[in-house]
Amino acid sequence: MTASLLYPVNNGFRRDIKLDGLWKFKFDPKSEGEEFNWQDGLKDTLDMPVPSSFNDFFTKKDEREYTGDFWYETDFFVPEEWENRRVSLRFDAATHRATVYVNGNKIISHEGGFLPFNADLKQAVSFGKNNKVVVKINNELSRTTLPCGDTVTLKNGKKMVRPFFDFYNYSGLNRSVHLIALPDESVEDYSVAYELDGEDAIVRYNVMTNGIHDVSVALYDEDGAKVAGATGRAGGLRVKKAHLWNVLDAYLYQLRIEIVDNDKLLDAYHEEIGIRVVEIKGTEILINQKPVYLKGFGRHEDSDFAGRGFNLNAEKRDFELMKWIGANSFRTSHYPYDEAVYRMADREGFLIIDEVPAVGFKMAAASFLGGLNQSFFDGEWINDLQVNHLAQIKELIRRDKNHASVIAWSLMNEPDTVTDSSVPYFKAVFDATVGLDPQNRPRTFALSEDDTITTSKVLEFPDLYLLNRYPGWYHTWGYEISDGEQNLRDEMDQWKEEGINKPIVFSEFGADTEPGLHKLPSIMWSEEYQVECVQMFNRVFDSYEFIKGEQIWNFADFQTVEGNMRVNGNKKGVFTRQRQPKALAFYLKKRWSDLPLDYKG
Ligand code: BDP
Repeated sequence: MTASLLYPVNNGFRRDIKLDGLWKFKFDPKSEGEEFNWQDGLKDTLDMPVPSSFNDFFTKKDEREYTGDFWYETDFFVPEEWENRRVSLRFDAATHRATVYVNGNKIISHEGGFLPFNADLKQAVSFGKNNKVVVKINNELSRTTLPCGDTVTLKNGKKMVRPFFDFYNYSGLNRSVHLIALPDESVEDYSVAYELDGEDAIVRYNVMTNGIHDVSVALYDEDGAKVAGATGRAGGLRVKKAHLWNVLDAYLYQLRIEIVDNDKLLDAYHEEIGIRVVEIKGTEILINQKPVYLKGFGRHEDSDFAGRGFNLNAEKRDFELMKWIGANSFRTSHYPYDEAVYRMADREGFLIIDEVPAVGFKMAAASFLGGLNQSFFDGEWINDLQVNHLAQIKELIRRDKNHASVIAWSLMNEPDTVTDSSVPYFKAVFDATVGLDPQNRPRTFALSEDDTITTSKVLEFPDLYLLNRYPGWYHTWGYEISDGEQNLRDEMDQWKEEGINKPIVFSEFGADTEPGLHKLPSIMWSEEYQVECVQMFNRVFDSYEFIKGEQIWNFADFQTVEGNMRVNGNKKGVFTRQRQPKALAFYLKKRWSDLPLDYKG
């Protein structure tokens, strides 16, 4: 049995020791590591910080761009008193796939670079001694991986990725590694779902353990007072006059789950939960039965030096900036973020559209290879891709289902939706994910500019529409932007005429902007143009009742692949990569602070 993936904690029953720090590191360009027994221990290594992406530390391009296998190693001590515990290593993210060896023994392989997995150590570990973990990671992309891309070999023999997306393919142990000890009988997982009943709330809970003993659950308020309790693995807790979790006004109860053997406690897991309900009704997004208008961003996990390595300091700054500017939401474009992000959002009252790394499902994204007349979903890769896609949706929902901040699941970004073959793929994905979420949150995906009410064949599937639109930038740009506005209005008029009965959230719009570039009258790339472009979108948003949110692309400038459309990265940030404001930030702060939460409600 794989050990529990619950967020690791320390308490009287559980131990969580982070193995972050400098690990040994080594590239394996010939994929010969196993043949030469690297799993037993690495020689001639470099030091590499964990968590981090390895790429940007290096001064040589071959190393930054390295594609293929690479290895990490560290030692860890396992106390003798853990002999009867369930001991495991939890990798919060190894990008994009990993095989873990402990003391030379292969323990587990995991596919997908943005979700956690656990290596159960029971058989492999020595107690009261130092142990060695060696991890082989690979960062290649293919049409069956999430995200999608190709890996090519250059004439000089070096491998290179061609992502079907623009964010840099930052790789490595991007998040923390934990050494975990759980009691022999322990809580494996739990879920909560909510119903409102007048002033009261019912918390429906479900607890999974690996044993037979009784489970008791209790709920405590923020003052530490017990407000409800029950026994049994599943049931309901009535919370009288419940204090609901609200947008930017979070309230968290503590759920205490315990396993009891008569008078003896075997395990305890405490977690903060926010009581709130999410619904889509017609064109309304309702939180606690009240309409909300989303203001915020598509973001990336991306910062200087460590790339996509989780950076708590950058994250803290991002939350302060999001509060300052008057945002209330973001999409975890284009992959699940570190779990700390969701916990911060739970505490601050931010709303999250949680996305799987399903990016690049479109021939246009791979257009340099030709095949534009083919549907991405006709490719011979599609069955394998779907297996991976479904597995990652399941892992995402399993990981994030209890976060109050998560209000919707985004199952793809800008897939092909205009060809007939997209329909069975969407049907299969939406059918297979029905009922996975105990809270039944809305499921959606982001529609590219090709996908409109007239062209898209899969509009029946999402519960709300996310639109990525770029008039003013990728077409009808510069002086032509007035045509861009008119075309966008024409498109919105079409949705209206068709009697749209689901909300639209603009999940991407914006303009690349070089910070410090000023020009009057404006010119593309100037700070003035970025403001004008966003003002144009805002005029359109304000004209249609069914547009229920604006999440600008992007929160901050971020690193991309090299290309003739990018000057050291994507510069659509409202903030620079160093998290300082462009002129647009002050405009948005004014607009978002003035817009009520229930705007258009
Ligand atoms: C959209 C993608 C996003 C890109 C953006 C852009 O969803 O990942 O960064 O375009 O080009 O199509 O700025």
